[in-house]
Amino acid sequence: MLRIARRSIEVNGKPASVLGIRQPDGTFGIRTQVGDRFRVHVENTLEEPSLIHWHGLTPPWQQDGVPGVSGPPIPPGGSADYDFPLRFGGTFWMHSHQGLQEQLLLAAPLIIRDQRDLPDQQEVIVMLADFSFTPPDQIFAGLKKGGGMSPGAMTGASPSAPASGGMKGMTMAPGMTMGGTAAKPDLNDVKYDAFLANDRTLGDPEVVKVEPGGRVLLRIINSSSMSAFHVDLGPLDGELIAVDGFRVAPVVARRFPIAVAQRLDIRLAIPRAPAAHPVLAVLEGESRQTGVILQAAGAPITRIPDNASTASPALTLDLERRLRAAQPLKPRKAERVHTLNLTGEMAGYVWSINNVAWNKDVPPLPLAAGERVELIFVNKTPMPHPMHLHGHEFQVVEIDGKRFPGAVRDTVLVPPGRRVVVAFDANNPGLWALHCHLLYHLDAGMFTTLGYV
Ligand SMILES: [Cu+2]
Repeated sequence: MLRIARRSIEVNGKPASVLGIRQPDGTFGIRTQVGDRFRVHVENTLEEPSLIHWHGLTPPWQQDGVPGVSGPPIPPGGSADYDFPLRFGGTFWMHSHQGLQEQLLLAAPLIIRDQRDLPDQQEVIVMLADFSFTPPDQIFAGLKKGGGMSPGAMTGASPSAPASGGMKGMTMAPGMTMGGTAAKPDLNDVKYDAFLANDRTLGDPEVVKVEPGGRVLLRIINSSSMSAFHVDLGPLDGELIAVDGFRVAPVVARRFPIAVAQRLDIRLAIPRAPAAHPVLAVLEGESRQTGVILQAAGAPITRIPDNASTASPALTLDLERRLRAAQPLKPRKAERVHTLNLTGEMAGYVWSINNVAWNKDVPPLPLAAGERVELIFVNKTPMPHPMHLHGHEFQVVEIDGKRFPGAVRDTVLVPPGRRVVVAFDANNPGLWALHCHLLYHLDAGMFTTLGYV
């Protein structure tokens, strides 16, 4: 049983009224086992409709939790039931797909254990979020008025631009030219009051006791509405073993990028000496940061500043290009290819796909059961877009014209000017959402559907 309810947290010493989804015992979200059924009863105790999407899972389409696509929202005081098999384990999450509720932290972990969960390994969930004391509808209104956007944003394609092929094979570096205007990647157009890790800032961080010499599995979930981060492990080497729940050939590093809605599973070996090990997340393009502290053997905790010593760069595809799925799709020629130009217009904060902002009259992109499908994302705007497909896991198979057997995942970042191709098997008939996971881009129209014919 899960209950959608209002709750209070404290941010920067001030009370904040937000939303949450909890079990009756207070546990946020769900931890379950692969092979079990996902059998959940959701109650909406809010005074407004709500609906929860099981991000990364592959339910029957009517249980996917997207209002207006998979079904109606749960009315105030109402409930809904879910029951489907869990096909795979990993780090997933759940969040409202209703209106702008996600910005009010209506999100929670959804962990499905499997054989990767070693018995001697401590699991630490780090859920990242961006927070504002400004109500989300006011944030959105400000973006539409242009108040929150940096100058030079949105020089994207005009409605008359060619629908596809125009940017084929091109590679653009930061500082590229788009639409005749030199444009740097345009990042962070909402100015947040705080960045949270498990609902807390670095002024009052979560401190997790860990065993000196022990092993930790970090399950990092970026539940932010608009913010991407660089996870910073300080001097510790992390072993990235899965992205978006799906195993990859391990990559060892101290910093890992995480776009909105993505997850990283990182194994850490905790040193034997008593020490505190901050696990930080630095906002892309800026120095603001959040995080949790792993405390070994009662080591003293020092205050970590809210700003890193240097500004971080924008996220790139450097890691994405290196990732290799542990279980790639079987090589196969695509029977169906859809090109999705990611487009937008400066005036009025309109975001679109193939120059069409989502509305109820947009026909679903067709596909048929049994097909291998490829989606070609071409970002014609100066902002990065983390693109998420519902109901299917996909494999990243091409970046800027170069084929490779990349990670299997459910959300892929498409930076400005870049072309990213993903492939998946059409194995879950229904009507499915496909959208940018930046909340205000999604709400402004960078959303479409795929429909089985
Ligand atoms: Cu977007």
